[in-house]
Amino acid sequence: MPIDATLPYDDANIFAKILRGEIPSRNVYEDEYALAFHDINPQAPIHILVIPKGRYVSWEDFSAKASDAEIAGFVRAVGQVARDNRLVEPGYRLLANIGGHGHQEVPHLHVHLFGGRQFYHMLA
Ligand code: IU
Repeated sequence: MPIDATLPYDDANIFAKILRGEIPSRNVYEDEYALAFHDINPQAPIHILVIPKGRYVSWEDFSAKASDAEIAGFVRAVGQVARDNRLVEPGYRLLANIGGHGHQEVPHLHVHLFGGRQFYHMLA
């Protein structure tokens, strides 16, 4: 079920547990600001989630409350993950689902990186 992205951050969410090491994840990148891991239910040959380490539910939350260093660190991490996974030359899709209409299910901000196949111009 999609979440209400205006709710306060919930430390019991699954990505918070992954960040605390309480639940295993197949990590592909980690630094001070971000963690990236394979999506448990991949929708493409390459499907990686990149999350900021801070406690942010939505893009608004992140852009309003995160420090410049956190924002820069997260954005740079996404680029590094794309490069590390050879997504840049063939191309890839970068997506963030936010709130109810965006069908966000996990209330910790994340971006999806999809690659390894052709995508079509618009999403359903
Ligand atoms: P969404 O953007 O919040 O709608 O997507 C959440 C994603 O998190 C979705 O692609 C799930 O397959 C993925 N995911 C995961 O990788 N590991 C988990 O334990 C859970 C969800 I729950």
